[in-house]
Amino acid sequence: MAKDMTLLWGSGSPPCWRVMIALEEKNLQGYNQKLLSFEKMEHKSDQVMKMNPRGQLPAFKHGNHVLNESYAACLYLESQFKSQGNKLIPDCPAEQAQMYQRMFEGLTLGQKAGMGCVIYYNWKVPEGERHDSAVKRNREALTAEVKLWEGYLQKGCPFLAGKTFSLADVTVYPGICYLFRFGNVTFYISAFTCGIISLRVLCIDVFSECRPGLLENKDFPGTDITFFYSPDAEHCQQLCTQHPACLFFTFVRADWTRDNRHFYCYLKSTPSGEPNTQTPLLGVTSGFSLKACSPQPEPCLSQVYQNVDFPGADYRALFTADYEECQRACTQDPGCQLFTHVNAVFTPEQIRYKCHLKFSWPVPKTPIVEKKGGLVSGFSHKPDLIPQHSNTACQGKLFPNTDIPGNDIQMLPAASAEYCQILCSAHPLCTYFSFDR
Ligand SMILES: N[C@@H](CCC(=O)N[C@@H](CS)C(=O)NCC(=O)O)C(=O)O
Repeated sequence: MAKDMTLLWGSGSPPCWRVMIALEEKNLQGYNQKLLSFEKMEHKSDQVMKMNPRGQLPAFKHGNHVLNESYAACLYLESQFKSQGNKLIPDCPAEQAQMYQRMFEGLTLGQKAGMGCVIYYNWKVPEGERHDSAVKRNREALTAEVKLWEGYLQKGCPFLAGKTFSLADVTVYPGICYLFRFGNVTFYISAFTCGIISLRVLCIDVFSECRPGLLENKDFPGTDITFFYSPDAEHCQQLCTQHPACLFFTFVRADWTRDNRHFYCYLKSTPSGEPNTQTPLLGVTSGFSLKACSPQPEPCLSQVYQNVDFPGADYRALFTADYEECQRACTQDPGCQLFTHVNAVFTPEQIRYKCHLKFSWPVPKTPIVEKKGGLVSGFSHKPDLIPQHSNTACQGKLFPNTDIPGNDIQMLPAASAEYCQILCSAHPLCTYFSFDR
């Protein structure tokens, strides 16, 4: 516990974020911290001025030692807590040299982006003193600077100095994220490839606020990544949260009247993280990914959806008195992940009270598998994605050049006989399989 440390910080400030990252990396949780408002001028309050006479944030103190410069605080924390948490200065002289080099070059990136040059130009330069030619020159300088960083990242993926996360990442990464935060400068970064592309979503997540609210009858048109079926807007929001690139969504509700696209959940993204436009539209609900929320709200799957069918994916049916009993049957059946219950008013009468247990693949499944020279594909090594028992020797016996004809439940693309066996093991009705190369 870091009870002898105090951090006064402001939201959206890369220097504050540097210190926060360094504290986390060094496992220094539990420090005293206070979020102050720049808008309310709290950075000029007595509390801050006593610690930092410049009236700037961060203001950081360890015991009686004051370190208000974010670079100084990061170097101090690494030096004082060398063997605690993650090592942030590499031992290898080549990596260490590159780390210091990139770390201090980061100051130039910050200078070209902010400091009255691009992001803050209108704010810092009085109206009468602004010139279009200066804006153009500053933008060009920032573009050139960003290109330089793109080159570094391509060489040293995924970290800024060498193979491991270091103080270069702690200090420069907040500045890069800051650029992303200003959607209007996105074109400077469009050249970025490599780790930075995934950083983009991360940066947007980190900088964006948690916006759990749903906007009824509001559309975020265009910028679709993909769409899924979903029973309601809350579920659609969970799909967006779990999709690595989704930042916001629009859900087409059951009361939508323009066409038949009911229960469509459109996952969306833009480089700035904000919808390009928001327009009123009856029958849809829009909202934002919950990636930025801490803790992330758990999906509420105990909810049932009245007058909604989940067609297909049935593997077993039984009769139950009500949907609660059907839901219990589904919960108790290891293969069941969803259900549909037919209630007492449904026609035709014969199928009333029928409880359909439904299956959804718990293992990763590809939409298509194709032969193509020069490509290698595979699955993530996350242990929970592929059931462990399927790797054991007792399951491993395959019978080459042997067909077991007929009795097919389903035909699925699979890259190998071993993977086909994993799919068969996951399916509640599958007891044997044939794999056709
Ligand atoms: N050199 C300082 C700069 C800190 C800084 O510029 N803080 C800004 C917020 S990002 C601030 O407090 N600005 C208010 C002001 O200068 O009045 C550091 O890197 O820690």
